[in-house]
Amino acid sequence: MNFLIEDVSAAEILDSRGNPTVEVELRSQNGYVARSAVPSGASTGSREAIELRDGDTKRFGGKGVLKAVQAVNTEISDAVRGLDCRDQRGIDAALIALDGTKNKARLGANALLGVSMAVSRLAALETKLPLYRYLGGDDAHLMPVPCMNILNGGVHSRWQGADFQEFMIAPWGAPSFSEAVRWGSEVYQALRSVLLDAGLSAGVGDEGGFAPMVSSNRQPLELIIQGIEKAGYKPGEDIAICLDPASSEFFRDRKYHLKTENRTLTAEEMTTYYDQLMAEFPIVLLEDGLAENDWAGWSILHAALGHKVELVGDDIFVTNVRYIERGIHENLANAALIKLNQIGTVTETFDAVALCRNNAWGAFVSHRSGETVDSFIADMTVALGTGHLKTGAPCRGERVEKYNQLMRIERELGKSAVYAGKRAFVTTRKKD
Ligand code: 2PG
Ligand code: MG
Repeated sequence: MNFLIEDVSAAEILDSRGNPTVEVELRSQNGYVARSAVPSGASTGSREAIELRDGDTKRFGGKGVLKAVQAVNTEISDAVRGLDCRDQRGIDAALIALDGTKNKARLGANALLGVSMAVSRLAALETKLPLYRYLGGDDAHLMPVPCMNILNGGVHSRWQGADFQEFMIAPWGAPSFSEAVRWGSEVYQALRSVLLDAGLSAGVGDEGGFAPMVSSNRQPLELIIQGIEKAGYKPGEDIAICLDPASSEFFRDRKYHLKTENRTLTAEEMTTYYDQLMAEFPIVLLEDGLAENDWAGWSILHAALGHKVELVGDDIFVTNVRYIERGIHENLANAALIKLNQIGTVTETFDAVALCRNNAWGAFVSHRSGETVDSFIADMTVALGTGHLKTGAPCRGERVEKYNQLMRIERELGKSAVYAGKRAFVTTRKKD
């Protein structure tokens, strides 16, 4: 019995925004076939691993990924063929060495990640285990709180809506993951009628949340509270709120420009603003409250709010142990966002989560705004037991596929499944 990779190939497919992305297929000598598809961000951090795009304006406006596909079909294939697919760490190290750059710029993080994820999937098939068990071992059992982005703003609404990019609901009071999905979906449907009653649009943004034109960043919170109540749930007790303002996108000249509110705030003023919102609304998690290069601002934000809200760094840490370590050392946050394609291999993603765990930080697993139906992160979240993830609204195929996969996993786990609930967030974990 061997577990060797026989064939590696890639192709250009479309993501949920209709842009090209990389799909990888691996075949083992035993005849198993594993496939993976790579997601793509819109509000990307400047220190993320490089997503290789062709730049040929005659194809897909320059966004083609034929160079990355070619890299998989030639150099990467040569390096990976004949290797044991269970050696994730060894294969990822070989991919990183083959690329040879610090940020995967030569072969592309999209090429590397496609192969890296497909290696995990192939090994799961070969070892006859579900992916979450292969990646997480026998004890993988913790079901995450689904943080559903039901109202989209910022770049995900093409700046038609709120400045803040994501308004999420976290049904943390539910008894199980599948009940949490039901609660979330009911609130989503209720929010649609709240919006329509208020004369607002119920069209959706990139992550499936509604993207109405609003006149402040507080207004979506008011609308969401109405939606929660209309669906018959208690804000706070049943359903909490998470925010990702993605503030790097509106940070210029060391100031935060809130277009909908017609005002410009400093880091201190933003901190006060968040504090006020937290006093009014049951906000338990704040991601990218300040910008990726405003490290001094993060220090202020964390000193002021770190004891009462999970402060997640996305653009600032980009799933990179180097920056997360600095964040831990300088006491800038208490959690990191975890996105596979920010760093480019499964191994480095797992290392980032281990670093968070060893320092009592939260690890918040995330999709990208450009997605496919690949549900790798659903299995990965259970494998890592991170307790919470965000993968968009309970709407749009590429978003619901992750939630559906998690419900399948919960069914499969049966009585062993434990819903993370209120322990999901670093700041509530201790109090529980
Ligand atoms: C984010 C992500 C995912 P994008 O900012 O957290 O929601 O957006 O993939 O566009 O970077
Ligand atoms: Mg973010």
